[in-house]
Amino acid sequence: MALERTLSMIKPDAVGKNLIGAIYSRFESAGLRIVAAKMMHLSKEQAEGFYAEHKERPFFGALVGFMTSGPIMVTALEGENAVLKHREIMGATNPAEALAGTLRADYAETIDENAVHGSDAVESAGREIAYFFSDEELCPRTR
Ligand code: RTP
Ligand code: MG
Repeated sequence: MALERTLSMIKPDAVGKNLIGAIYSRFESAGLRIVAAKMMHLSKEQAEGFYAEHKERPFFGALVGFMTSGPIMVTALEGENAVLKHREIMGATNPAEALAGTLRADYAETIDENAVHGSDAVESAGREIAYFFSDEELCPRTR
């Protein structure tokens, strides 16, 4: 098993529903550790940059509008197979297709407002963590 990091976000819908603690609890219960965290209200430029891979997609404008509609929690999580583990806890992009017990099945309403983000690969996780955190802001466990 590989110790990995992944970039996790609690999106504006879930922050608005006061679910920060409930969502972090799921990750901690699965053995993922917070190694960096900050609350942010993304600018249009920050949201567009973060989701640049989707800029030609028809939903891009709506996605940026949603991601800038309220504050988010941005977190780097560390653990064994953190990228895949986080995707499993999160569930499918469309909450209607998300397995029972996943965050999106429990907390998301629609594919456009789906509660959480998680990196989709180790490579994108490295890029996404660096997008929000400097090396000095990453705080791996010491005990
Ligand atoms: P995320 O990046 O936010 O963790 O979500 P994801 O990997 O599960 O899905 P991705 O394909 O990366 O899409 C990013 C976000 O764009 C919105 N989306 N809308 N209407 C649509 O068909 C559609 N497809 C994607 C979702 O909010 C998705 O989380
Ligand atoms: Mg994605």
